[in-house]
Amino acid sequence: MSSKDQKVLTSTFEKEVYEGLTAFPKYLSSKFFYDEIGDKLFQQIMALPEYYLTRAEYEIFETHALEIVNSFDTDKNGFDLIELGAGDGKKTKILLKELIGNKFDFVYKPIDISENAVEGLLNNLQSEMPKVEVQGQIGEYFEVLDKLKQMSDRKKIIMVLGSNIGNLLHPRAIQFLKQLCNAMHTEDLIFMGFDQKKHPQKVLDAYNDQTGITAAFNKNVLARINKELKGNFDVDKFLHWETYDPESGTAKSYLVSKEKQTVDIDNLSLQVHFEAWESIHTEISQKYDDDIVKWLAKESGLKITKSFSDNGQNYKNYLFAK
Ligand code: AVI
Repeated sequence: MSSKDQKVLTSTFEKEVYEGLTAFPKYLSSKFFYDEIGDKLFQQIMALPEYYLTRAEYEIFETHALEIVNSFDTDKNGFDLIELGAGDGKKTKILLKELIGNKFDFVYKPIDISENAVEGLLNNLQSEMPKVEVQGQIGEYFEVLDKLKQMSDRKKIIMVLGSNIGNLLHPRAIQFLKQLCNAMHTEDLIFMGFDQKKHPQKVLDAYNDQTGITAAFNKNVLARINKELKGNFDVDKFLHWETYDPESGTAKSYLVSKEKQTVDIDNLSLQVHFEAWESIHTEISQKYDDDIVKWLAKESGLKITKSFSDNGQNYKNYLFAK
């Protein structure tokens, strides 16, 4: 690859795309999947028959709603239910309904970097569940968590659902958990979803569905580079490829160049050369078992106090204390 002339790269997207596509081997972060189109494709993924994760977590909430909200172990002063990366709140609504039905005193605080996501959720909850007090927060997780720590003395339950932590390699997951731990007072809790190790074929199918929606989701990062950075990727010249290592529990997504080709990205003044069958690594989706989660907790200064599983043992939600 060669850069035609030096250019100042300002946005995170520009900098990271440049870094990833000039590295060997090439990579792009999965956080860049999520523009307007990527958000929609992810909604479709969650409804796919192969993508068991969302249904498994939904089943856990439906089956154990009362036990889950009781395990939040809240006192008379009430608590803040903080959700990082709230999405459309479909699963959370089951817990909100249970909390309201049992007259818990709480404020629901969804946090997301997308203003659209938070506003959509606020409007939806206002009409569907008017009894829930909601205070949406827009911003980066840790900025907002720090603010919340300083602002309120109430107990905090911090939720991270959807096995979102699985998109981080273990060292970064530990960093993330440590930062959450730092934002917690002693009585606060984390309630987090972890997809479990299972039959390797089931994992591969979940990330390589028959209709090709996951492939389109993966390729969307190239479409985004075309749109936002004036690139000329021909997405049809790349193959969506999934691997799963049952030993480490790591599923990996790649985009593989079907032929030798050169791509221009004008806004980065960059030409990217691909050999035939060269790959771009785009995502990891880590799978866990109790021992891995225990190890992550220990490394982060946390301990597991409870866990909830679906019937098929596909997925678990763990409760962590400091
Ligand atoms: C958001 N994240 C937990 C999803 C996952 O399972 O890794 C994203 C995803 N990628 C492909 N399908 C779904």
